Amino acid sequence: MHGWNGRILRVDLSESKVSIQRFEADFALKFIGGRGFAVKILWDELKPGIDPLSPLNKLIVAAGPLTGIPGPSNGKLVVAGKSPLTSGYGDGNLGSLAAVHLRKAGYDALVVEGKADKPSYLYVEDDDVSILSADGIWGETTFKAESKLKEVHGRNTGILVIGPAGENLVRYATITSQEGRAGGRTGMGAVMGSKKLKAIVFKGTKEVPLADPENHKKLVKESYSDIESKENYTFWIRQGTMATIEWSQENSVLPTFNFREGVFEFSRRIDGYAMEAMKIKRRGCPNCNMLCGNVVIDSERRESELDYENVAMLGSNIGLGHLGKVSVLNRMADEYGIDTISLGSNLAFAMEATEKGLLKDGIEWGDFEGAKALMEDIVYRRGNGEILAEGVKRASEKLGGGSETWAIHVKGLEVSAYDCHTVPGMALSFGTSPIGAHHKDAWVIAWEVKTDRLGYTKDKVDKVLEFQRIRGGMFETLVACRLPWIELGFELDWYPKMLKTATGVDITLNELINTVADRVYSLIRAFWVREHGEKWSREMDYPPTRWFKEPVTKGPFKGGKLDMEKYDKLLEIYYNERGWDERGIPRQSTLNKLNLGEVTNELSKYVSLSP
Ligand code: PTT
Ligand code: SF4
Repeated sequence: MHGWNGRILRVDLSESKVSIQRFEADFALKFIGGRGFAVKILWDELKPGIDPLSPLNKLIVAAGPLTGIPGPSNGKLVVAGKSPLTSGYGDGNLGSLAAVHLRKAGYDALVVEGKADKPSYLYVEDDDVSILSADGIWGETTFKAESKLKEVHGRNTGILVIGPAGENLVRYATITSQEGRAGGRTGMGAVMGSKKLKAIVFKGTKEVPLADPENHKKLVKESYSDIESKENYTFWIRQGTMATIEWSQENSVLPTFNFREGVFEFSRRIDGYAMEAMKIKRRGCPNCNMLCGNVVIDSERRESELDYENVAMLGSNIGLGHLGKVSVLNRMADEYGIDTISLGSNLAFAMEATEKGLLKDGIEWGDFEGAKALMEDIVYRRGNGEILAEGVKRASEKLGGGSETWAIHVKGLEVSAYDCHTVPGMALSFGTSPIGAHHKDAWVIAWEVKTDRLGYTKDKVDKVLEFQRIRGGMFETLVACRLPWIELGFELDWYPKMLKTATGVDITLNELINTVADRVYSLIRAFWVREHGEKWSREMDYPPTRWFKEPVTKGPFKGGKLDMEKYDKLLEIYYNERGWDERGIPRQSTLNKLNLGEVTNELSKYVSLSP
């Protein structure tokens, strides 16, 4: 096989056992890699109903056939498992040298199962795999732990690490790398922590075998030049995703005061231009020539790497209009290894609960020192932090008082930074995202605000599906960064071409974004449904209640909110197009058409399937 190593590394921490599983071309072609491999393994190997924080869960680190070989922006990895936040399928995507070294060590994926009897880390150098003691790094921040591991194993390594949030099983703890790359906002850091696994260090010295190295090299050279020739390249290099603050404000979708509003009075103080005034350098993922990590000096004179989501959720959403202070919160989140989106949502939830008299010893809107202290309480599970470490869904169940209306999540995962009172297509994207409310799969909002914005039209469903197929299907299986395409217009045709020179196999764009992507989506949906059995209902795909019940009170869309009946119609069209029934469950005929016949048999043990 070319392009794929054909090997999955397996580590059982309970048994201290390491093994290698080989796979053949049929598995590779059916699921491609990344999210495709992850969901297939989780579907086959996890019993429904297991506690995601128990040794029975599995942590998967999965690459794809483009990962880590020469090629633009492909130093990315998928981390996946059953999510402690949603109890459904969870994954995340992060850029790290670990992606390159995993592949160079001769593997396409790593599956970690069981639980170590004491804090440990994994060292993988080609075929030598050791489970080592984490004495001296357990309890440390992600930055310190990574730096200590580099002292031991050298700089030419790729390291995935958790911080105290993961160790303390905060349900939205992330996995971090390179002081600013963070992934697995569905709580993959907590899954790692539950296994007493502090870090995974990869060092690979081999080359991934390519089918046509000469033409691959040529193609890669051309593709890098193409990216640099794009019109928006220079501005991207300046602001990266931070340009979205200004855009969101202009379009009334900037999450403000716990998603009550879409505009923030002090947006100019936290936008891309404010960031440029503080920026000292750029960082980013391996193999990328459009590095988007904006490194600034924060109010405590430390470096902090900013992205749109982080700044919106820790800025406008908590009423904090000071970028230096927002940057401190962002850097602390990276050090502790906690997701900025869920953190921002939980802080805002606590601020609103305080305002409404539901939380004792609470916190006021925009209180920077209070936010720092509460973040630490969340990380170490102290006081109110103990409630908020569980995420807003569980916190609202505990606090009551109608707080479930303004607990902003879908399926338990806090919503990323787009207010959807007045963008129903984006609300559908959050509702139907395969991991809970995340924009990764279908960021339709930029298209939506330029069309019949307030309408509930079929073309919105079609756009969600198109984007889910490209973004959540193709990019998450290949695995490569989607930003060259979505931000600069790097054409999708490059990917099947690079796949051909890497693997020797002719897989068309159509196959990638239709057949493979739809297979992966239906399998992820089957995973969720199996967890819930007959209790599964279409309500799982509803966005937060606030967007239906409480209109925005500011900006050009004042008075705007979502309409439940019309949203339901969108959902109906969506299910039809996916070949799922009115409950949102894949039909037998759909599973069979997608070559998932074995899933039909298993799923029908838990829920009645429509023909
Ligand atoms: C992603 C989510 C995002 S999406 C952001 S900012 W974004 C937040 N980043 C966090 C962070 O930083 N620190 C932290 N402690 N928590 C954070 N939580 C949030 O996590 C990131 C980029 C970005 S920046 C985006 S959009 C793109 N995402 C991609 C994706 O999902 N798939 C893909 N094939 N390519 C992508 N390219 C872009 O990568 P999750 P990174 Mg991230 C510091 O992890 O769980 O997927 O959630 O990976 O290497 O940092 O790159 O405006
Ligand atoms: Fe990483 Fe940004 Fe480059 Fe994508 S564009 S590979 S997120 S640095």
